[in-house]
Amino acid sequence: MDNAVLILEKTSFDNSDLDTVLGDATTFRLQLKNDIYHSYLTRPPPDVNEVKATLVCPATAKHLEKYTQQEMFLVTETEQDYRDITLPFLLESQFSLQWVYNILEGRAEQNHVVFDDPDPENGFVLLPDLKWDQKEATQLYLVAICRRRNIKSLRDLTGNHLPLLENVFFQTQAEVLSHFGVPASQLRCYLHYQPSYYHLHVHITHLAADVPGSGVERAHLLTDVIHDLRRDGDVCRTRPLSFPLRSNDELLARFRDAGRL
Ligand code: G7M
Repeated sequence: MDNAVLILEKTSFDNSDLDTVLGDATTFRLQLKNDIYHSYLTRPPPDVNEVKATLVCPATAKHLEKYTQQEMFLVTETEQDYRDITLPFLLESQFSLQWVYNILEGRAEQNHVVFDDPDPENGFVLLPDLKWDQKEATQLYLVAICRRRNIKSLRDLTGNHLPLLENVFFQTQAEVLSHFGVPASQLRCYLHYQPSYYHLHVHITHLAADVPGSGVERAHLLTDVIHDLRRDGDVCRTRPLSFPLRSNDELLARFRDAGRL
């Protein structure tokens, strides 16, 4: 029998549904009343009370590990740690990039693509992230997947990649404004380090959305990366980078074995 990961999330309310959410079909059960403060458990009708379900099936052992709740540890990786520990590890063990290639080659999610720049060097595909239910612009979550296949992560970026990064940054801002009406000043555009998938991609979320993985221990604002690379084209390759790892992550074990934790 196959293993599977199932993620259940309550979706956000659509303001236009509020009349139904608070309508006659909704039951209210009083939980607490104290002076002017009341708390209820409510049961709105199912069509305004959906649960988003994300299924990974068949799930690999690495997927089960990724989605199991565990204690986290912060690791600081030097240039040498990357060369000696992280790079060899990720070359032998990383998630398949098949879903990325399916998007880039037009085999999956094509009806959701927001923008496609076909340039093989600096082009990218912009589309909704798997995590976004695509209902509310204030919860906007897009991912820009670069067409170039030889950039694994933020660690590989150099000054030579500035045209690519600037293209993603500025075109994404323009496309998000025209498709969703969200201005650049309300966007959080960032890269993960470590990412889950070692093919360069940029996360684009609404500033109002409280999304997992946008904390300082993992997210690097694209604008900051661009400014840093303009000053020093080797900064991403040479500077220490910190990131959190789960207690049963094999990479954490490798840092421990190397006496780096
Ligand atoms: O952590 P990392 O930077 O690698 O983030 C990868 C992002 O890709 C996450 O935000 C995922 O939700 C998103 N993602 C993962 N998969 C497997 C898919 C997919 O099949 N389609 C889309 N649109 N996004 C995905």
